[in-house]
Amino acid sequence: MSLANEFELLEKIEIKHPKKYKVYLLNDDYTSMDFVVDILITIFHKSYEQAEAIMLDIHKKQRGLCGVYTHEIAETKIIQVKKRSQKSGFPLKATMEEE
Ligand code: TYC
Repeated sequence: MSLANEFELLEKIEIKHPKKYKVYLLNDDYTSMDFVVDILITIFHKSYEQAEAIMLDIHKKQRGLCGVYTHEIAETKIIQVKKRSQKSGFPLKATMEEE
């Protein structure tokens, strides 16, 4: 491999971005709308207006995008949703999918 090619390869390695994951909240019949809005504000850092719009979108379309994160952060968000839901007695669930 020529020196120029080697530099090109190194450059490519350095700019390689980590995979990103979409985190979704799923609809169900039992979780209160207020609880979902609160989750979107406190865990996903949405404004009240954004949270309300996302919650209604999930209610109508069965799932809604809450954010895109690295693998570790996406996993943490899902665990936080699970813990808060269990504590409040709601079946709300979050899932993740590679972008
Ligand atoms: N469908 C729920 C209700 O009618 C509200 C809801 C919205 C639940 C979004 C979950 O991710 C969800 N109370």
